[in-house]
Amino acid sequence: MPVPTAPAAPITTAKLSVIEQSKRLAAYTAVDQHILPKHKVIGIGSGSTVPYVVERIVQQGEELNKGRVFVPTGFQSKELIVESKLSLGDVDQFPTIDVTIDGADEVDSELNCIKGGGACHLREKVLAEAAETFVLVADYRKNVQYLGTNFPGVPIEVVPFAYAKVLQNLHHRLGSPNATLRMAKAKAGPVVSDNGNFIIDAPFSLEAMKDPFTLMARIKMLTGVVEVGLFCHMAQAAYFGNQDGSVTVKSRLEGEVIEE
Ligand code: ABF
Repeated sequence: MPVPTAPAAPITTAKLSVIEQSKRLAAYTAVDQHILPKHKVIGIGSGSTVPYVVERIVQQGEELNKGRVFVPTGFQSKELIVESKLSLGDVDQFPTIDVTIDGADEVDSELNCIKGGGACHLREKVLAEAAETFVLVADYRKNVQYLGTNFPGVPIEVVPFAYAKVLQNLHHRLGSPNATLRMAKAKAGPVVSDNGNFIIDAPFSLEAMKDPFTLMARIKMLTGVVEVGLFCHMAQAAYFGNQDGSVTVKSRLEGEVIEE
């Protein structure tokens, strides 16, 4: 993988913090490597790194972008697409997506990741699965050996009717006694996803997080669970902006994940 060059001057001129610069660097590098002229249907994820993805795509020019549709993973990314004057698509119309680029809460050495800090992981997983290529972009804090290192809880979308039962089963069956219902910041009540469901954040032992696929399957089997914020064996690459202005790339080649 060629070492990416530093990004051209961005549209935003505000002095960015080191973390924001690293998000932008990851996003710009991923777009330069993976959003090619031949790509016409592009999935746009959620979170605070993805705006830089859209910023870099806009920089590719109107000529190229007018022939593309952009499929959102939720309300935030839909607004981002519309505000950027890009064509909005729907996963119903475009069930197969060329490339989806999305953020992540943590990414491990096998490109498994925790997603759902923004309560959008159900639609994010639909677009990740629909994509020929699924790429993650994040700042250096998200690049870990094992999941659960910095991000304590696994986000779980549950139907409101069953949330108390799911909390109980997470405790007694899956060993997560500190799972909690995610409350809105103003304590006005539970966070409600774009799909009208609640979110539970469930911390698990580092041991359990070392096998995220098994953990994801066990959580998903609990009645009332809609989707789990563990994305396993889905991403083909992850880009991390570093504090020193470099980019770390994890990519899957013939089943092996290499980090450069
Ligand atoms: C989204 O990106 C969510 O899954 C996740 O919570 C969020 C975190 O990324 P960022 O650090 O860019 O806000 O896809």
